[in-house]
Amino acid sequence: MPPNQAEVDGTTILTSPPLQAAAFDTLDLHYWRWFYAGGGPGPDTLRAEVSSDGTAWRLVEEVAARANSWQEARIGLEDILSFSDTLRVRFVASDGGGESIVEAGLDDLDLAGEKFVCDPFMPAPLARPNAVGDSLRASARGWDVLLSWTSPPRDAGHDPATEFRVDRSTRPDGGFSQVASPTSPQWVDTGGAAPSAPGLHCYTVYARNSGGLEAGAP
Ligand SMILES: [Ca+2]
Ligand SMILES: [Ca+2]
Repeated sequence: MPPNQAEVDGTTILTSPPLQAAAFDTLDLHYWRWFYAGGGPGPDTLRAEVSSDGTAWRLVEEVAARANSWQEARIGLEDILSFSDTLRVRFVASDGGGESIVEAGLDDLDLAGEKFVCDPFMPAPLARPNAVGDSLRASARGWDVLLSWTSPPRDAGHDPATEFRVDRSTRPDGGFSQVASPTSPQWVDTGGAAPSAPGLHCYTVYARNSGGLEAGAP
C-alpha cells in the first residue's frame, strides 16, 4: 500500500463523550501521542482541544513537528476552561496546504483532578471568664487616662479572657456605653483628662471570650 493511503487527508477528529467534571477544582489531561507529517506542504498539525459545552473549543496544545515516536503530554486544564458535566476532549489531525503524509495516534489518555473540600473550623466554645472585679485602676498621664486591670485567672469553671469590654459614662449609676475592646488588660482613653473633656469619668471593664462576657455583665 502506498504510504499516502490510509492516512489523514483534510481533517480527522476524534471526540470524547461528555465527561462529568463540574465537581473538580483541578484537572490534568494526560495522554501519549504519535504524530508524523511529511512529504508535502503544511500546515499539518495535531491539535488537542477541550470544551465545556461541546460547541466552543479551546486549544490545549498544537503539535506540528514530526516526532515519529510516542511522546507523553500532561497539561493542566483549570486555566484553560471552566469545568462542567459536559466537558469534552477532542483531537484534530489536519493535513492542510496540499497532500502530505499525516499520521496521528493517541494512547493511554486519562483525566485526573482534585476537589478541595473545606469545612469551616468551629473551635469548641470556651467557658466564660472570671470577672475583672475590682482590679481596675485609672491614672492620668498628661491629658490621657490610663486604665489597667488584672486579667482574670483560669480555674475549673472559667477559661481565660480573650478580650475586654471597656464602657464609659459621665456618672457612676448608669449611662455607660462601650468605648473599646482591647485584647490586653490595659487601655488609654486618649484625651480623657483633657480640659476639653471636663467632669466625671467613670469606667467599667468586663472580661470576654467565645463563651461570652463574665457573669453579671450587663
Ligand atoms: Ca494526506
Ligand atoms: Ca499537507
